[in-house]
Amino acid sequence: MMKIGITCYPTVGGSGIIATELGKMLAERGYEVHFITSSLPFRLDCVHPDIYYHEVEINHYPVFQHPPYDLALAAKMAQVIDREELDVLHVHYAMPHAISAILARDIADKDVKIVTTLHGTDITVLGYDQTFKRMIAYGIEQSDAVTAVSNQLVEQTKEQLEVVKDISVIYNFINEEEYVRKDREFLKANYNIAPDEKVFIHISNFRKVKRIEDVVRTFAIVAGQRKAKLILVGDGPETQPIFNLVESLELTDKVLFLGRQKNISDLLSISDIKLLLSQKESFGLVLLEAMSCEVVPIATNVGGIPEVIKDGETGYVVDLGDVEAAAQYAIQLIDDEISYQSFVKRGLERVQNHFSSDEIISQYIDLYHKVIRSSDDNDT
Ligand code: GMT
Repeated sequence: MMKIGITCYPTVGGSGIIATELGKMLAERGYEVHFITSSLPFRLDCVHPDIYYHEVEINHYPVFQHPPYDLALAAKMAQVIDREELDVLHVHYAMPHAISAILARDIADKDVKIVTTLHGTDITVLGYDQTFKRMIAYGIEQSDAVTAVSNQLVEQTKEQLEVVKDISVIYNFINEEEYVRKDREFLKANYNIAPDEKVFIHISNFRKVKRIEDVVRTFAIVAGQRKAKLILVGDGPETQPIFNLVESLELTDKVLFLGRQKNISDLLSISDIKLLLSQKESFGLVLLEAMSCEVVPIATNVGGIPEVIKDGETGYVVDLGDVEAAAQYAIQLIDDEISYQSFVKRGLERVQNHFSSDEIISQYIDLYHKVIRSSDDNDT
């Protein structure tokens, strides 16, 4: 059976979640999976005989002013490629993973195919950095296959990095067993949310790009007219400024700062409307998680979001910064329960029909076979 190496950022974040769930589902299908990461991926919470974990060890030799993580990663990748006889090394997030993988491929004795998945800010932020631009383009061109999580990300990559490489779209997916609406009504009481209060939720890493200020301002408009609470999940540099904004808008008793949480599906299970009003978002994995847990999303018309939400059918898409429109859509949803339920139903169908894990995993497996086949063809 094919042996696949996976490298990703092991901490909280959509790309790490996708990479880890992919590895788990590949192992369930009988593939041997080797995670090569700086620490145990936080979603790697299972024991499976076909899942292995190889930690990248950093050498703190005193001469190094900055320990060279990217080279340590390449060295570990090369070691695992040879020792475990990997067929494919699938890296998530171009910087530095694709570059390290290419170096590892050169170092290793065994032939291995590199598959790179672009997730978003590796292109939409780092791709604009003149120092990194050529290196990311090199990582893309030198990979054996490249995928991106939305059509929009493919277009932006080609335009921004001027690469000619064929980049295929493989959408994100969720673990459907986990992201399902559960009966968690007791949690509402625990969080002091009244049964007739509507629950808004925002989940992110609290960086500026997420525009959480717009989330709070949208909620402020709604809360002035309807009974509602806002749950903020996550942590990051924007936490304190958002805390100050909530105080200045006198919303302290209506906004709950939960910090980082593990059981996201439990929190989604007590929520009604999900707000994601980011400035950039190549996909917006949290939107899939929301729809799968029967929460209706309202999000901005940026990046890959319109490929995830069918505007006016499974949620609403608003212009960046248009908090008035977001609030009006939220109020419409609150006021019309029958319409709200049809959004929920269509959202569930959309997740099943377009983003089913079964289908997406098959697409990745087909790609692995294709890159391996292409080298066999070249040999003959
Ligand atoms: O850069 C980030 O925001 C983190 C990054 C990640 O590593 O999780 O998120 C990106 O990848 C996710 C998984 O493919 C996408 O769902 C997010 O939309 C994307 N973030 C941005 O484009 C800002």
